[in-house]
Amino acid sequence: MSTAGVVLMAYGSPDRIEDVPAYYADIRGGRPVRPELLADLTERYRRLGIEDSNPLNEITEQVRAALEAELGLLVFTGMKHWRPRIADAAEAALDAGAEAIVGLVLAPHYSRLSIGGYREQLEDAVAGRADVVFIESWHLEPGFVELLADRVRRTAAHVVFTAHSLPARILGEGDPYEAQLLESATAIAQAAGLSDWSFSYQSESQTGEPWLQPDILDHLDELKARGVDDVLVCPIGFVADHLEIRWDIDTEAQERAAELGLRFARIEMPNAEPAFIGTLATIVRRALEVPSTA
Ligand code: FEC
Repeated sequence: MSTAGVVLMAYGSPDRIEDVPAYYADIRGGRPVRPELLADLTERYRRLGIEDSNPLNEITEQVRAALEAELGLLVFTGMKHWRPRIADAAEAALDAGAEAIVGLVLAPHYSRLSIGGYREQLEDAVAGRADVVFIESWHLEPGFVELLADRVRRTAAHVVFTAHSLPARILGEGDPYEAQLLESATAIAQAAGLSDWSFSYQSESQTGEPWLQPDILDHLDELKARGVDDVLVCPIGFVADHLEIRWDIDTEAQERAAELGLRFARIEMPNAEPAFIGTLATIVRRALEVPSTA
């Protein structure tokens, strides 16, 4: 049997406030950054308190260490937009003698615009020097569905499942992202026995083109108009506490709900809890049983 390693990938987050311009430039991929948007982003990170600690990078390290212990395989972290880069993680896996590298992204739903980018970075870095077994999506993984169903079961509130929006042009490109999101939401709602739920997007960027709708802020208005007065947000496109959760949901959406007089809460994110680590380990073990895609 060949030696295996895991490259565990996450979006990445600046370690310090001074890193925000370089981080944002990386996200923009060479396209210009508007100064007012950079100032706004810097302020969001400041209010999140990243001078003291950065939630996403810390949680990703906790997940890495726990997954490594659970699997008994070396696990290396690679960030899409920050350090350590996906290429650094691939190099470390190769240096450790990995002949097969499992690529697992800490985001369950496939889009060419999101997971496709992780895959490209990993495959370019490995460049044929090991077999790459890339996991494209795990949005219906039973452990994931059950973990989130547990969070929303027995709630009296209207449950709003959310995920990061993307430019709406992906719908015309046959991208599976939206369909996979609705499959996850439906599976979780069914497992939890929910009848009162809906789905909305969050975290749209200002890139000058239309993004997938509805956005959660408009959706809260609609729910209020429909007579809903109690909302529980269940993010399904993210698995950790980070800017898009702590700012877009806990701050912006929470403020809109307060203005509307809605009761508002969100589920605890999976972060590094043991049941979630067990689910990730199941996904990796299964991937190692199938022939490589490289
Ligand atoms: O905590 C942190 O510091 C990082 C939180 C973070 C996560 C995340 C996940 C996703 N994004 C996705 C798509 C896009 C697209 C653009 C875009 C822009 C940003 C910006 C920040 C940011 N994203 Fe993000 N994303 C996170 C953070 N994202 C900061 C830049 C400022 C802003 O627009 O608010 C637009 C790029 C462009 O300008 O062209 C597209 C998707 C995910 C979920 C999948 C994944 O985790 O990879 C999809 C976490």
